[in-house]
Amino acid sequence: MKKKVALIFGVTGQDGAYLSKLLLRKKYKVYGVKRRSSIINTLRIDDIYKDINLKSNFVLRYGDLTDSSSILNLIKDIRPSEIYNLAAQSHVSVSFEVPEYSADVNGLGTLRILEAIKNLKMEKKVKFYQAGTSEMFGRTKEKFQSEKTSFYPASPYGASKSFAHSITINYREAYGIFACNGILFNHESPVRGETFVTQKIIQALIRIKKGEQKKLYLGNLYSKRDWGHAADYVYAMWKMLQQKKPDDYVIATGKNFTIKEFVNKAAKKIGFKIKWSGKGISEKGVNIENGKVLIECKKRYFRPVEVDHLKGNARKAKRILNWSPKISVDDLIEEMIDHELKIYNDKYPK
Ligand code: NAP
Ligand code: G4F
Repeated sequence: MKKKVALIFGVTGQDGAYLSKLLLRKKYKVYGVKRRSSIINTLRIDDIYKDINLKSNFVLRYGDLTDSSSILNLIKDIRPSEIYNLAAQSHVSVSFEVPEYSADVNGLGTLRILEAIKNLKMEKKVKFYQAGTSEMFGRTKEKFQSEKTSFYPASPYGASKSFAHSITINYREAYGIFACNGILFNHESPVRGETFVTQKIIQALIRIKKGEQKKLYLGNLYSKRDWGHAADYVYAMWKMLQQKKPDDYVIATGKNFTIKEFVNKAAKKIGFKIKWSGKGISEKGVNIENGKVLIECKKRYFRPVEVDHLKGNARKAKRILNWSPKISVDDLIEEMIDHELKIYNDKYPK
């Protein structure tokens, strides 16, 4: 059988790292697209080179979603059987600071890949995955969000991803491209970026426990997120491209928690007992053992408008892809904490 060849835009990100390893284990040849950066940006995938069975099928190439020529040349040269578009300016809060750039990368970047597939006449030769997000539901009032829920994006990030979602459907219907949208709810892992709230909470609480940091500053403690594990979610991406027909799928756990509940869960596992007091920006979390303030709120971590409530209904993925999440939020937190403690202990051996 012909070897499957995957091209991953966004290979250096959290999902790019998990997906590369999944596809390499499935014996794909994997080409990953990285951006030129002034400091090494391949930390999440460097371990691939330590595994003799994986590294021979893994190739990194330079490219950028803002550069049509690089996208076209890569697809023309590699002629992949599957393309995964995971590249994005993926931080919601930052998208308010760099709205035009976020729209360019996340929205037009997706269009550029689809145009390259069309112009190279590869419509029937390549399958395409687009990394959509629950942020497209934004300020929806629906209790559970499914593929049928209307989009109401609440950030330049959410709006740019909504465009990418629509244009993916448009190219599927207009040109017959096998193109799928994953509508993925928040998913985390030990290699989650440090400025997303889960990783920020875990890293800060461990540093505080070790006496390296005094306080953790957060924004809105009451938004609710449906958190899964990246390993489960990249498996769903792959499953979407193995179906007979292209379609769009919500990927979620169906459970959600507030940021405050996440803090409490992580704090308990790290060994803190927290007492909360105050309201709004004045709310504080105090370490019961010594009376010291552990957590405070800061205005700059609040967003101009918030997505209050995300909870996904992934029944379609269960029915058609036979997909369901395997890792609970508690196991996820435990894994993130263990990973962080290992880094700390390796840095400061006893
Ligand atoms: P991430 O860790 O932020 O990774 C984003 C990737 O995109 C990185 O490899 C980054 O490169 C790359 N990138 C950024 N701008 C680029 C550009 N102009 N050209 C080419 N590459 C560029 O994100 P993630 O958590 O893995 O998420 C993967 C995708 O799923 C993203 O599209 C995200 O929006 C979407 N998504 C994520 C979640 C989630 O909860 N994680 C949920 C739903 C959807 P550098 O490493 O050089 O920065
Ligand atoms: O961890 P977050 O930054 O993730 P957010 O905004 O939900 O976006 C992530 O998930 C999306 C899927 O729904 C992805 F599409 C997107 O790419 C990204 O991966 O924030 C989660 C919540 C927000 O309500 C935010 O206001 O945590 C709240 N929060 C409170 N304090 C904070 C903080 N978020 C961050 N990043 N930093 C804080 O200090």
